[in-house]
Amino acid sequence: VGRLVIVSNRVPPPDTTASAGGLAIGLKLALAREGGMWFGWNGKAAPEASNKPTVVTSDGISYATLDLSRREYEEYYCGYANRTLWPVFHYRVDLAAFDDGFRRIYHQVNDRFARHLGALIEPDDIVWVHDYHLIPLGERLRAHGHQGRIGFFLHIPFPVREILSALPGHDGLVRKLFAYDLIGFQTESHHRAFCDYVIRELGGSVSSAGTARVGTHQVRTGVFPIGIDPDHFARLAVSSGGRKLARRMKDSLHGRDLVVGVDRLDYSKGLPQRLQAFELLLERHAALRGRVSMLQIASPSRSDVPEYTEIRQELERACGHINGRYADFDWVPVRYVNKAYGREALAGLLRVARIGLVTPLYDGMNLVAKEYVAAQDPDDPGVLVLSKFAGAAHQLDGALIVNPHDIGEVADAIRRGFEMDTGERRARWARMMVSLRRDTIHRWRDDFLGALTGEAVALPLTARRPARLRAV
Ligand code: GDG
Repeated sequence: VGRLVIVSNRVPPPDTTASAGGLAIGLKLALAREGGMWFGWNGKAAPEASNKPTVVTSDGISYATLDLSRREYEEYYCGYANRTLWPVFHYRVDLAAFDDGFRRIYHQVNDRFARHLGALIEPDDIVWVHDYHLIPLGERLRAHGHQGRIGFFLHIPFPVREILSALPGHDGLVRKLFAYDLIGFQTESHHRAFCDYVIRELGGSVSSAGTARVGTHQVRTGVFPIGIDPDHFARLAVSSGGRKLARRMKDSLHGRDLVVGVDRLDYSKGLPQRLQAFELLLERHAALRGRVSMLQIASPSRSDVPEYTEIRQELERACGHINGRYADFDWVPVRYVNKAYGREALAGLLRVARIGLVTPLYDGMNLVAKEYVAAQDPDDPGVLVLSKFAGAAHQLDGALIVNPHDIGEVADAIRRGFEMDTGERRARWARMMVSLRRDTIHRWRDDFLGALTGEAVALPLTARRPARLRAV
């Protein structure tokens, strides 16, 4: 077996540590063990696209990156990936831009990436492609002659066919997935939506072992929920950096309880509804006024996409409104922070909070929910309030599961979290830790790559662990 080659839209520089998100760290871990290559965009938009990847080797990993041209940045990255596919896959057809030019450039960039990648890899390399930016990449790589194993993992939801079929050219896009050997989804419901699409829209079939067939094409499919390294994250929370931030946070609270939210600033994360729920909590329970604070960290994201500028403005207004209504000279209900923190700091802050509020309207998995649980003090853990529309809700059954659109229900869950006794909090936390320690980021990698490189067809999805596809 050759090298592992990971392909993702963005490749972080080799020295990134402190500020990288869970996924970037996970992919790096995936390469760390045996080395390999990470291929993708370097995050820069240049006047002209680069016609040769830059390759830098560090700690046994080769980072092969390309510039995007300004036009590709605007039409492939900001355009088709983030103004068309992202909203549609998150059930926001109302926000989607359908533009033939965006679509053309998206396919061109995938072809260009495949051409450069094809020149760098060997036939026995194992190629693992990530996410919606690169759906056609496998098919393009085949067109450029690569015959080795190629797998694809979708980090975001696969929407039900009634939604996906609103996307012009949807069938052509989904058919390209059949060039892969294996497609992985975060949850069974995303997997089911894919199977349903194959059967009803493409007239294909799906075997009980998860092999989808359309005409002469076939692809294996399975469910691989992404995880974190919970023990490592717990150590970050009590590292010197974590403790320092936790101390500053506690000092600033003067004994008040903290509710925390940490999200990329994205309309899929349900931030306006979350703020409304917190406002309703204060409206209904006067005793909580002056007693609780909410910290919302919203790290800037995709700021060249107009819908993201709008959500940012909407949140600023909403926070101003709540603070204007309830703040006192010595207490502000909502602390809204529009910047990114290092991982230790983030872990320390999560540990201080009595309630972790993770209420996306749709989310493939949501790693913050898992990180919040991992960061807690086992003797005195906080309570996770989690949207039923996050993939993580399929695994974290010790959370208070809510409908993020029902702000009354979210407000009640926050209050219930405050009132929950230590015994129940510990029991719920312990249950969630069992699942986090079982389905780690390492297991995610091993299961996916095991299934991709395994010779035989996978076990039926109804096997002992239904949410998992295994190579036999
Ligand atoms: C996509 C899918 C799926 C956030 N703010 C800061 C910061 N973060 C880190 C978090 C977490 C990561 O970024 C965000 O991961 P999520 O899973 O919550 O969300 P997406 O970015 O939307 O990720 C999602 C994921 O892919 C993986 O498959 O779970 O459903 O949408 O690790 O901690 N990290 C630092 N400072 C911040 O301010 N250091």
